[in-house]
Amino acid sequence: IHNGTGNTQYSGQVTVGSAPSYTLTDTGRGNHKTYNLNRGTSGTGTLFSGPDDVWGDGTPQNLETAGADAAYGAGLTWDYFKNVHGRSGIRGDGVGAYSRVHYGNAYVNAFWSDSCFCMTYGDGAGNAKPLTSIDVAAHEMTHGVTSNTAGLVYSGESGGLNEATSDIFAAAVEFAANNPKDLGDYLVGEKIDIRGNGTPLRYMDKPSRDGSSKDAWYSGIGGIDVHYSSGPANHWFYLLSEGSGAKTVNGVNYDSPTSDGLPVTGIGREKAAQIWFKALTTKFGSSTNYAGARTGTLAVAGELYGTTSAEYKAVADAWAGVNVGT
Ligand code: ASN
Ligand code: ZN
Repeated sequence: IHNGTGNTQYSGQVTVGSAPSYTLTDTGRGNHKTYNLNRGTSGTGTLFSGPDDVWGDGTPQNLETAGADAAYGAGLTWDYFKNVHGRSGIRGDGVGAYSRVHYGNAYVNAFWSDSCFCMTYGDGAGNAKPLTSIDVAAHEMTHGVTSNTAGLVYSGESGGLNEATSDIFAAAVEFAANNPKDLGDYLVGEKIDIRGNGTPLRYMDKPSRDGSSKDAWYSGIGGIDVHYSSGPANHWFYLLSEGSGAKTVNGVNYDSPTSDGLPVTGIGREKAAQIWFKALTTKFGSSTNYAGARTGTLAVAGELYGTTSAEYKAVADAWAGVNVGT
């Protein structure tokens, strides 16, 4: 296994997998490759390659930089699912996906595609920066994991749970990476300034801070955009991890209310992520809704910790805090 140096835009100087003489190919992680679309919108463009194993210079003007960020994010996400959840790759078969950067012209999005089994990143436009931060990469790669496990349909309540799964593991990967330039947080896309006003794309402690996401379940939430109906599950994950009320984590201030006004005592994000992953992979199916997510996560908490445990109670309390359940 050969490693190179990535000079990223968002995460400083990092190690990225690099195959000898020299391509951006991560031989230690299923041969995950990173390609330069160079503004194209189809195919793979060209595999990043060069005279040495140093990728990018930290500026977006250097076309390798986005490649370094994307490769780093994919590597961190691979490591997280393997080391924390024992899943080797998106399908659990040890086979890497691939990443494509510099998609299109002024494209302000990133996406996972089941058909190419790949992730794609735009360069942003105006104030919106390249969409290659750790959390965005982890969000997109997690769509691949969801697609190959529960298969949550990308509309209605299952679509909101699909989106929340990507936000939950985006936060988990960012925390686990512990990169000093991009410490973990319960915000999504805080580095890319997608709105141009310095605010993140989403907030997990109180999703309605973005102006559109919902803090709590209501009948009819299945009719809104999946990036907003994810709110109650993101909020559940925050409450279960950190508990309700005000808290500062890695220098970021949060203040998480509950819809029932009752307190939730957090159990830590590692246990919360373990519960969500096990529910995703053993309880959820393509049409799981919020009620089913509650039932599934409670069943998992019972299996892992027992039905009289603090963990089980916290799962129930956190769902009650987002208006799911009795
Ligand atoms: N970036 C978006 C997402 O991953 C793309 C989409 O709407 N599916 O959610
Ligand atoms: Zn998504």
